[in-house]
Amino acid sequence: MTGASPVDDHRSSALGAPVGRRIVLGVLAAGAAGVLSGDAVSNALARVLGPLEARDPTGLLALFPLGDTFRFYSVTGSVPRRTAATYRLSVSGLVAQPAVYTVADLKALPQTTFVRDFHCVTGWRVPEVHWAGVQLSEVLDRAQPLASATAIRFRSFDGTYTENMTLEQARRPDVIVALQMLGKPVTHDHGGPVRMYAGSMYGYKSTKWLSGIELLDHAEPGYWETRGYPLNGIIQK
Ligand SMILES: Nc1nc2c(c(=O)[nH]1)N[C@H]1C(S)=C(S)[C@@H](COP(=O)(O)O)O[C@H]1N2
Ligand SMILES: [Mo]
Repeated sequence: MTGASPVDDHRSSALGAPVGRRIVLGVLAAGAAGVLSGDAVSNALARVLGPLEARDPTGLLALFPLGDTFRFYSVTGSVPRRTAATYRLSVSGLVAQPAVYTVADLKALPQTTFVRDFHCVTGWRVPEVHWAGVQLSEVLDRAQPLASATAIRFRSFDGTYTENMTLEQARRPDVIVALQMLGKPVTHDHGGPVRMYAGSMYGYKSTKWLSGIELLDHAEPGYWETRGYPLNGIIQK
């Protein structure tokens, strides 16, 4: 890859060194020009956009060692706690049957479990994570999307994070409303009591502290997409 000077000092990135605007624009321009493809894209994104994620107001990122381990990400300084008793998930927008689910409601739906690697676009990865929850397609079938619905916006009860998927991507069998992660109920720090998990997509598609699923007739770029991440988060292998 050429055309952009990579930021490769991950240590200073993790400590919050700012990313040069010039470099971000350079890589985005290179991507837009089709110079990059496949792994080159994710490597470039990892180098340039990684430091953006590292602007984590909690500062927790710098405390975690590199390796096969999760980092806890939040774009907000603190997130209200919701318990299984107080949690609600709304399904709204272009659907015939809007609904509000409790944790008990979600547990009463058919459960899916699988083991998948977790990939953050910045380069870290956790192998063989155990997941359990309800396939999003199951929830969508109940909501009965209108013919005009083409996309989904996910909302978080952190009040800030949003994400998107096409309706078609959302129906992939490995896209779940996750109740369990790492073999136990999703912890608060990992986005519990309920988060998204999209097995074939980069981590930023897996909205933590999930509060809303809205059906739209157009793609609405999410939090990271308005800051340079690709709208389509599917991992190209
Ligand atoms: N609400 C919310 N969801 C989020 C994020 C976030 O900052 N806030 N970060 C995303 C990114 S970039 C990744 S890699 C994963 C990280 O999940 P973890 O914090 O459980 O490791 O959550 C995704 N979902
Ligand atoms: Mo990420």
